This record gives sequence, C-alpha cells and structure tokens, in this order.
Amino acid sequence: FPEVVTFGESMVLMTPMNTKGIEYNSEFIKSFGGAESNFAIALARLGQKAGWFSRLGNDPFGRYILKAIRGEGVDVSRAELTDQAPTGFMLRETVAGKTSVYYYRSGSAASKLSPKQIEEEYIKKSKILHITGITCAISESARNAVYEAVQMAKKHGVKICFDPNLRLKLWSLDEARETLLPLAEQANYFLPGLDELKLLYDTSNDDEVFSRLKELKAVSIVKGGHNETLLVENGKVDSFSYMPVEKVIDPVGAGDGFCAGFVSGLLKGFSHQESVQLANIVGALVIQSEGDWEGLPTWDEVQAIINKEIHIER
Ligand code: KDG
Repeated sequence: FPEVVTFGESMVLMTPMNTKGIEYNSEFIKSFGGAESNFAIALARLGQKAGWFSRLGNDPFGRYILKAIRGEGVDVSRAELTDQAPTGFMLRETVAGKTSVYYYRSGSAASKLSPKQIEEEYIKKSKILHITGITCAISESARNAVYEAVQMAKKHGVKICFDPNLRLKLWSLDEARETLLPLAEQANYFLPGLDELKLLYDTSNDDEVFSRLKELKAVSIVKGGHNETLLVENGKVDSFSYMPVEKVIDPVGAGDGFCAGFVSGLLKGFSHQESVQLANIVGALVIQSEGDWEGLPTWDEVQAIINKEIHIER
C-alpha cells in the first residue's frame, strides 16, 4: 500500500509547437496534466510510495495517461478506465507572454468520481492523504468523494494535506470559498499560494492573511511570498528564501512539485523547516524545464543540489 494517496482529474494536454498560438498553429505537443498526478509523480521520483487514482475514459487518451503515470512508478491500481464518459482534455498556449488555458472537461470520466471510488482500506493504510481544490471544483460527486476521503483519513489518523489550487475557470470565487475554507479547517498541512489566500480571504493585506492562518490548527506552508515560502506554525511565521534560478522556463506544475517536496520531507523524517527547504528545491527545478511534470527531479538530483556536489544541467 502507498504511503501517500491522492486522487483527481488528469487530462490530455495539448500545447502548440510554436508561438503562433492555438488558433494559427497546426502542430501540437501531446502530454498530460493534472495537479494530483503531478504531485504523485513528484513523490515517486523523490523515492516515496505514492498512489493516485481517478476515472479516465477507456479511450486512447485515458489509456495513454494511465500508462504514463504507472510508468513513473505511481500505484494506479485504484484508477478506473470507463466506457461511460471520455477523458478530459485541455489546451494551453502562451502568446506574447500571456498564458491561457482552455478546458474540455465538463462531463468527463473524472467528473464522475464519487464517494464510491474511495476505498477505506487504501486510505487507512496510507500516512498522508493529499487533496486539492480542483477535485472539489469539477463536480458535486467528485467534491463528495473528497469529503468522504477526508472523513476516512480522520477516522484512521491519516494526516490530511490540502492544496486549494484555486481554478476560477471551474467555479466562482464564492463557491470556492464555501468549499475550500472549511476544508482548510480540516487539514493538518495547508499549502496555499499567497495570491490564492488573498482571494479566498478577500483581503490584499498580508498581515490579515497571516492572522487568519494562525487561527487554523493546520501547519500552513505558503507559496509565493516575496521570493520566499512562509511557514506558519504555533502562531509564528518563518520565511525560507527560494533557491535562485537562472531562467524561469515554465512555472506550471511548480506548486504540485513543491507540495510533493514538502510531503516527501515529512515522510523522510525531516523537520517542517527542512521539508519546506526540500519543497523550495523541487519547485525551483520544475520551473526550469517545460511541462507540468516532466522536469520533476529525482531524489538523486535533489541530493546533488543539497550536497552542492554536481551542477545539474537543464
Ligand atoms: O498544477 C498544474 C495543473 O494545473 C495542471 O497540470 C492541470 O490539473 C490541472 C488543472 O486542472 O488545471
């Protein structure tokens, strides 16, 4: 059984091969994305036993995604291929420095996730359950699956790690607040971005954000301060500078890698402070290569950075 379990939608991701954008481009690169599978792949590369599940269409896209995630060493034994609905699909383009995302996922196989797919034994045998706000946003039944998993985790003393992953293309800010703020109350580890918190708490004031976080029982790890990560624990805020990077190539997926870095640190017995530093290293490596998960580092690469022995060429 995996030590970390997560679940949520993975979709095929098409990006134009050149800078003309989707409308004027005729060649695309096929890959896939999904915050939770990015997280699970990141953990597997860092040497942890990770399990991810979802529902995928029994179609070429679904089979491709399932094989790729399995190939990364993630346990996909609870993932399902279904004939009832198609695999979700997304396109992403960056034109003149502006990145846009187009989703084709309503009614997808993953949106049919429901509490029925949450296997108690699978959750119970893990140490950490990782959930994200995206799964809550894709459908009511998927949101109920998240609630079910959270209840099971609590029942069996499994720690809950929560990344709100606010996606305003999927739901309104009001709907997001209604679901995500109560989930933050249930979490043991809360890993939001500072921008997300400002939206969720409806404030532009950092102090107000941190006083809200101090009220939570969770340890909060806040991404995206001023080039730093902030750790909020026992009423105190500690700051950890990002690892400097020469050039940011593609920031997508950095948050998922970051969460996995933190969770991997916990599982390796690191302190919260050390786990945040590991998260920062993983985040810094992901943004230096293209793709949502392709640039995730292995544990050997991370150790080389920690030991400053080898310069990783990317
Ligand atoms: O965090 C990266 C994800 O946003 C991406 O891989 C796709 O899960 C995704 C989404 O819903 O946008």
